[in-house]
Amino acid sequence: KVLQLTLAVIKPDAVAHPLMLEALHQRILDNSFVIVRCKDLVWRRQDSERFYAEHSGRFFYQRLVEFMSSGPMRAYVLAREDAIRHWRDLMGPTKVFRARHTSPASIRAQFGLTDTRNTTHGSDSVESAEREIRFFFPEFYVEDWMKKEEPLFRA
Ligand code: DAT
Ligand code: MG
Repeated sequence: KVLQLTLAVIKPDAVAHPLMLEALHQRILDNSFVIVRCKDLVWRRQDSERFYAEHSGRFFYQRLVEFMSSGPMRAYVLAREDAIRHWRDLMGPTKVFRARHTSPASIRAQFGLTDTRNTTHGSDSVESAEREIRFFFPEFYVEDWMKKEEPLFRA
């Protein structure tokens, strides 16, 4: 099976609650992801604007940008087979109300507060995973990792 990398983020609403942060971290480990990198960070407003540029103009954009730069978050590079889809499935739908109805066991159903304060982020394609990993971990080189570190997981 081919290992895939994805970017996962625990957003400020969830990091603010130590038990929620712990539960989400545990959820990652319980679902066969390997934590390749992990860091805590705080965004400036312009980081938020840049990361979510595709949503500029949407009615929730200001709210989103403010929220994402409101306090510490935790970012992960996660590896497993089909990591992008598995992490998206685990998070559940963007909108909390829908998540509670269609995927009651998902992270957003269980921990999400509103459609904006929805606890986690996950890349949605191979292209966005590459871009987003670079955005959060500019010092992380996928090719180096594939050569030097990925073989260690197979050993
Ligand atoms: P996702 O985070 O599931 O990839 P997205 O890329 O469509 O969803 O939107 C990015 C974030 O913007 C989302 O996590 C929360 C916020 N958002 C999206 N749609 C929203 C809405 N209808 N109302 C409020 N916030 C929203
Ligand atoms: Mg998205």
